Amino acid sequence: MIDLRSDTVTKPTKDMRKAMSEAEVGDDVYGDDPTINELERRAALVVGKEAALYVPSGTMGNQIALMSHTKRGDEVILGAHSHIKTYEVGAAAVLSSVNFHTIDEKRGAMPIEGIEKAVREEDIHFPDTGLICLENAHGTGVVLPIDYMKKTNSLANEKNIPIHLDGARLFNAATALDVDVKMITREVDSVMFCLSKGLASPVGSILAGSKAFINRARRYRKMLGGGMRQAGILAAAGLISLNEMTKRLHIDHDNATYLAHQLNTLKGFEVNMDARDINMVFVKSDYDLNLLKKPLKAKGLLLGGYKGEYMRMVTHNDIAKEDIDTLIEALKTELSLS
Ligand code: TLP
Repeated sequence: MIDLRSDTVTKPTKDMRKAMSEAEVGDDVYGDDPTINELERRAALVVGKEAALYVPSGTMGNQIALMSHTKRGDEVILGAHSHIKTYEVGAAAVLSSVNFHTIDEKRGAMPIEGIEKAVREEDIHFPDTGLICLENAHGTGVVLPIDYMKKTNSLANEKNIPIHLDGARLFNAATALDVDVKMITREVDSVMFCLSKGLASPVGSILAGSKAFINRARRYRKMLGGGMRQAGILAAAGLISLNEMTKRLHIDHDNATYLAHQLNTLKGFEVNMDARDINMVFVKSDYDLNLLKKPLKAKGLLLGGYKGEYMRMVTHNDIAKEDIDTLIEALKTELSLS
């Protein structure tokens, strides 16, 4: 199958499967799994934080971050279209009992003045502002520039509010910005990044921050049932994601650029070129692309859902340039385009 629905669909590589079959394991709840310990040590080093925690999913990593940073009733400032706000089943209300103060993003970034205005003054009527959440790369296919991260960080420091970064695609952001990830992560107190998605692990994300923060996070992970025992078998793939797969993301970005270009050559198709920083392409069409999903699936091509009027297509380790040609040919045939 040529699956463009998301980069979450990536399959573990041959090297991963080999490393997984040979992984040394132990009971991680006792701190005894050498492969997980190595992954957490290495992950902390790569993002320049004191400590890191291996968690089953990006959603759990984000939610544990919220639980660890905030107290009940706090207000969290975050983007109106952020994953934490939109796609995490309202978990923050259930698990952290926090309020959201959402701000509309412009190219993935909440305007700094908007954040400044949203920070609560001390008043008996108001909740405390407990946290600011950023998302980089942003799910709308764009990256937040380093200068923006710096400005937000200096505002947060001035107001004494921590920042959590949803970096599900942190390494895509670093690749697009052409910087070491630490340039991004040094501007935040905690970061979650996914080893699955573009980095091709079958499972797993990392939450990183200060030692004290990760100690709290480790307890919350246990509370949520995320203490995973001999999960070194999965962390072995995570080490390959971190050490090797991070270095090849430019290929996915180039393929997305090629895909965008090829789609734009088709009559009745228009790619949103303003949302073209990473491995995502958002395309709108005069044709109802939903109606194409079934016939294309029969040809081994999987297309995903819509973001507003745009359909999202995502390139990744299991998509080659030739697969894009196959898609374009299939679209031409189905729509009788020349
Ligand atoms: N995103 C998925 C869907 O949930 C929308 C996708 O296909 O893109 N933060 C961001 C920015 C994400 O895009 C995702 C997954 C997550 C967090 C959650 O990660 P998981 O799926 O591991 O819980």
